[in-house]
Amino acid sequence: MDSVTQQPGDPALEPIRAKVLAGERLSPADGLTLYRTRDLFTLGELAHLARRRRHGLRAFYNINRHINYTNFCVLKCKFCAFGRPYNPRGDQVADGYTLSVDEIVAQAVEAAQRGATEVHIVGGLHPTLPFSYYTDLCRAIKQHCPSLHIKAFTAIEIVHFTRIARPRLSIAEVLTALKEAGLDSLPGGGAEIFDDRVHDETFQTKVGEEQWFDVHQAAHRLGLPTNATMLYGHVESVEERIQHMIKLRKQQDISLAEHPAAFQCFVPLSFIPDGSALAHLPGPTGLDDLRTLAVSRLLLDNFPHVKAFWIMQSPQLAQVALNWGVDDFDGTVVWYDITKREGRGTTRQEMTVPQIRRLLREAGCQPVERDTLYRAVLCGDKVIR
Ligand code: V47
Repeated sequence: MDSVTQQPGDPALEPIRAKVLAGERLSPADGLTLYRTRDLFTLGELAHLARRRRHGLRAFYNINRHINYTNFCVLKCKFCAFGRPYNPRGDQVADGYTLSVDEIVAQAVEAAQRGATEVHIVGGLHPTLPFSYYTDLCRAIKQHCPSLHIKAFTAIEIVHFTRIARPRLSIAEVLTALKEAGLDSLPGGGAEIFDDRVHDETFQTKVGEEQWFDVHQAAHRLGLPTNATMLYGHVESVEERIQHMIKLRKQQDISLAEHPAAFQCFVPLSFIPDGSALAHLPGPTGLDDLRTLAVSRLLLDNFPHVKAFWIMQSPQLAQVALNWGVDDFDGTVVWYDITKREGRGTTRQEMTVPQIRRLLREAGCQPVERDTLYRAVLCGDKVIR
């Protein structure tokens, strides 16, 4: 007999299996055991069980377009290869850009004409754009494409807007103004790792966890659903990842109990070192990606959805992850400037609907086009394969 067939299951997973079967909440120590086990099959089995309990074998995707309105940024996060410094005298780096409101609207209109239900808009922290730019762009998109869902601005951008608005505004006031202008929900970016050590080492100039949670809590109070991310595979430890998830789980308990909106989706983002100040790091392996997605499905029992963002995990890994706890694939994306694993280093990074549906079906799942609120989009006479 070869050693592979002799490999026993990990007995340390048995109490965790019992908890998962009973629908009991897992502890941080359970999370560590799941991360450390060599028994990847049982980890996958348990995560798939938790995923099937919520969603059966449905796998969600959407037709969307990501729009990155500027790459100028006042921050210097070490993991980021996207931001460009801004020189107020005008002699900018050659590849710095800022889209006008008209250019953003043109992209949104094109997306809507191609069947998109969502625009996902984020950018760097631009030092001179006024707050009115952001409200204007929401209003203009809604005017031209009233049915397009605007998912925009990370918590970091929202805190930036509180500082640039004149007169200065609170987080709740900024969110209210954006909501009135057409904002429908917030993406999960900017969370990175909720830990002071990791914050000081990699994104010290950025606001930390307290304000990230302030923004999301304020959004939930106002009835705006949000997502939450975790940027993993750089300088953080597995324990720090688990703490990150536990902090989100606590906030989600509060939001579900007390607020009209809550987190919809957890989005673990696989660190892509290329071009960043941490380019010497190797980045996560495929198994680390798979483990992280599976553990998050099991620990975050109060998050409806776990997303593998194919742009960062790769379409191949995201496909495999559909049997390791993941139920959401994100969407067609089209353009993406923040990281460039796909698209051979260009910003054009698109998957077509037939490509996505083929990957989901091949993973044994039933592809479901969703809108941003995870309602199934009725395909009508759209041609899909
Ligand atoms: O906040 C930056 C991350 C985030 C790198 O809510 C990097 O549905 C990997 O938040 N390698 C922005 N990641 C993207 C984001 C997102 C993406 C898709 C869906 C959703 C959602 C949210 O990208 C940033 C940062 O954490 N990031 N640089 C990098 N080198």
